[in-house]
Amino acid sequence: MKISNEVQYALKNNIPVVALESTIISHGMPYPKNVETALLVEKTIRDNGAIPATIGIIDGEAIVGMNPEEIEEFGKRKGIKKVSRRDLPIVYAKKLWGATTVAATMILAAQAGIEIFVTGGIGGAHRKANETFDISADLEELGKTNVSVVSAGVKAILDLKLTLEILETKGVPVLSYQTDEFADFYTRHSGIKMENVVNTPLEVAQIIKAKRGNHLDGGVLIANPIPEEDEMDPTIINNAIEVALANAEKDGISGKDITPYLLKTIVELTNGDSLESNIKLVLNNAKLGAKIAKELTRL
Ligand code: PSU
Ligand code: MN
Repeated sequence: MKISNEVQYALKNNIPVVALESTIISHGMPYPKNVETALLVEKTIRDNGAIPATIGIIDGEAIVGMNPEEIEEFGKRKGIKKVSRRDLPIVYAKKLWGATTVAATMILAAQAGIEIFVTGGIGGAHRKANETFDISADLEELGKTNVSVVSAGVKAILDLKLTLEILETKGVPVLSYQTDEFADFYTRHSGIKMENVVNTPLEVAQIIKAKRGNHLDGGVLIANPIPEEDEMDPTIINNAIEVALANAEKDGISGKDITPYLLKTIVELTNGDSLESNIKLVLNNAKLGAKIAKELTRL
């Protein structure tokens, strides 16, 4: 893999580094907002004292720490594959471009030696997963790979309770940041009460360190709710989700295409409001992720 000089230097010198994914750029948001957001997320991480490492695959080579031109290319190039764990060997062998999901980004971050990763919202169990078996590989990865993920809870398009059950089974600690209610991406209120509330980046870092130090492989999920001022109206977003889910069924969308399809449809149905919320919550996660990474380097 190719690790940028800046990221290599930071890792060698105990300077905090935060990993970032590229599926959110290539398949999660429309151009040019996707690129603007990715660059702003990097800036936010820098402003909060850490070095960003955006991760993806170019011509079969894993890149840890993309430059702005590469980020721009991931934002606008057509036909970049969405790459999860199962897709990695194919993209490597065929020398393709790959936008890495949470699962694949965790793998590459771990290989590079990065412990903290910021995204918008991890994948999880889709609604009706009991029939479709559509459960994101992100959950499996959190169960075994030593990278912790800051996420605005779980995307509301999913089955949140089922997702939390699976995370429990996989042994993934879920820490709810400064609230006892699980965040559901576009709003702060899923109605699901959480057992483990954390209030500071230091607390999170201490738990990550305790996990690592006691040989408990796998990541920690930090559920960081969207700021109040950026939340969506619950009625509007829930209606949009219902319509998007119905459209997906009508259009026969399934498998890896479902998450990008739903996100895109919801943006259209809310006239772009859901995209604005999505951007705000990622930036909010970037701030927290950088602070956690900073605390970790001090422990
Ligand atoms: N968070 C966002 N937008 C996204 C994603 C996360 O705000 O597009 C992506 C992540 O890459 C995550 C993926 O891993 O959605 C989940 O896809 P799936 O459900 O197919 O596992
Ligand atoms: Mn899936």
